[in-house]
Amino acid sequence: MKRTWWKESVVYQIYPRSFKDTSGNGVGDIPGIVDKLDYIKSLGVDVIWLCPVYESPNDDNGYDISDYRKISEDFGGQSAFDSLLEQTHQRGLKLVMDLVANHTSDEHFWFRESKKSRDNPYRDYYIWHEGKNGGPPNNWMSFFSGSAWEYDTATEQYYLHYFTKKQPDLNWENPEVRREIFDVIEFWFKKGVDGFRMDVISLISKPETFQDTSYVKFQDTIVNQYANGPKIHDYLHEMNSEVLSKYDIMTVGEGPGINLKNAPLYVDEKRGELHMVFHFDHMYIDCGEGGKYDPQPFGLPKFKKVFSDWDNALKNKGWGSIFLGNHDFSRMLSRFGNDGKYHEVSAKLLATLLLTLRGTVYLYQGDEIGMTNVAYPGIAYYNDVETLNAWKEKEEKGNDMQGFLKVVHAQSRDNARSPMQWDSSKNAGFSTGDPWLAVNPNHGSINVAEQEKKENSILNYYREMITFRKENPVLVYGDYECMQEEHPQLFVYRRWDSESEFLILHNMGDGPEEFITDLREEQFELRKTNLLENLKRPFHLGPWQTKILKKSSS
Ligand code: TEU
Repeated sequence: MKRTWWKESVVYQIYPRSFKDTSGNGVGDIPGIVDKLDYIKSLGVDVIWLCPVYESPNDDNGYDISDYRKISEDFGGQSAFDSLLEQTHQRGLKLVMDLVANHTSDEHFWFRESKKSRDNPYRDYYIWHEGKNGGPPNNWMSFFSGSAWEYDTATEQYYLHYFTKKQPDLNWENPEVRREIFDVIEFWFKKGVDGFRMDVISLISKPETFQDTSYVKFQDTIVNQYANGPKIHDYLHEMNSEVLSKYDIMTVGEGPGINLKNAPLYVDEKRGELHMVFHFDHMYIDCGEGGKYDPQPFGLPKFKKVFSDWDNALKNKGWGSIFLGNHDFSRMLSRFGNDGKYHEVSAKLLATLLLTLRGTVYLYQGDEIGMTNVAYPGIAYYNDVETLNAWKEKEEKGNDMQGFLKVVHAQSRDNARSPMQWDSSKNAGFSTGDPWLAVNPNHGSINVAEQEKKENSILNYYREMITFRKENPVLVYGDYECMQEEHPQLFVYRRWDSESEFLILHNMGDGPEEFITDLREEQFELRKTNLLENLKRPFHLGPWQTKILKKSSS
């Protein structure tokens, strides 16, 4: 396996609106990130991934870009960004940006031109279609509720938008569109940016025909109709040979519909496309027939299988990404851990899990202190367009809205977007003004300042675990094998290379558990655990206990 810096990196993801506000307007900004660079460095991470900071009307908080070459003034503008990049590099960290190239904002110059007339030179930058029987061209739905088509009265055609109607999809068939995007990428590489996370890159190649979908579940439409279009690999290969391959950068493609079968096509090193992808197999594990807003309980064996299958799929081709949360999902601790009685110990367990799997690790802001979901008392507190649109749709259909509020509490993307909890003061040290999204009331006890003071805090555990991973490259590159995958409460695996072997045990349950095996306990030495008192034998685990055992060479 070829060794590279981006395989060994731990990436820290920042959602700038919610990280740190220095201007007092309640919205996080780039100078806020600069202020916290020493903190970020102190975690031991290598790379910062910034969610979009470009000019945008913020219909989808920056995922609707109106100028790819301009940093939003709300975030501090270009000079703030230049200083962030410089100071990031000064600390030996790298900076990766978000490339949102499946769609632009409807306020982007290209779209404003495109909708002027059917013969405008920019018309073909987007996907315009005639309607059918007095309605949209087909029955496709948007990710954010309602039709994926919007009618334009001036030119009497519909344009396609997989996301909100303020996010028209670009037409990648058009070579000029591809050239424009490649130029944008190059523009930022020339400034010194170290890579891109590519938003919904699996969606850029549209289906050959625009037929109705016959799938009942939206997720099936995404996988079978929207994602992995016929030209996706031609486009990515072209992007790679035109720009990516000329720079020492990293790329990670995000994508609904990226699965075990097609992922190697994106990341096989021989093919020259992307370095890594994000798949969502574990992130949608708790979604029922009705998708995201139909949460269902799930079993640990299913969760473990996702990690086994993915490690297996990529072990000889490409490289994986390990993440348990980001700005689009609820908090990892509230989903996969126990954010009540076992808050601290289960947060540490998840830290150990993240940092002992094979792949590049992505850590989302706030997870390093065990931030949890937030349950705002009413819909008026929510901001996310996905949540608000779903709410409207359910209300129109006459749903029980008190019941749906509970679903929102569990599933809204705003769970991950509530402001970073720096201290216990009124606005959690995030801003001196009114935060754009309310702070989680638990910031009094869960915050950075508190955990800096405590030697055994979750925060310090993350620091130790990141160091531990760096000291043991077998945790990055070594082979992976899950043991007793059917066990309902233990998540146990081996990581090994020609020099060393670790056995890693996680008890993901509220009661004690023992790992029953033929392996001899005396062969293993405890190297790390998340509980201070560890009086029991190596294969015995308390609730939410995690143990890293090293196999002795004899
Ligand atoms: O997300 C893509 C994506 O798949 C999400 O729409 C996902 O289905 C949803 O968030 C789950 O709740 C990316 C960005 O990460 C997201 O923030 C953007 O809203 C979206 O693309 C559109 O750009």
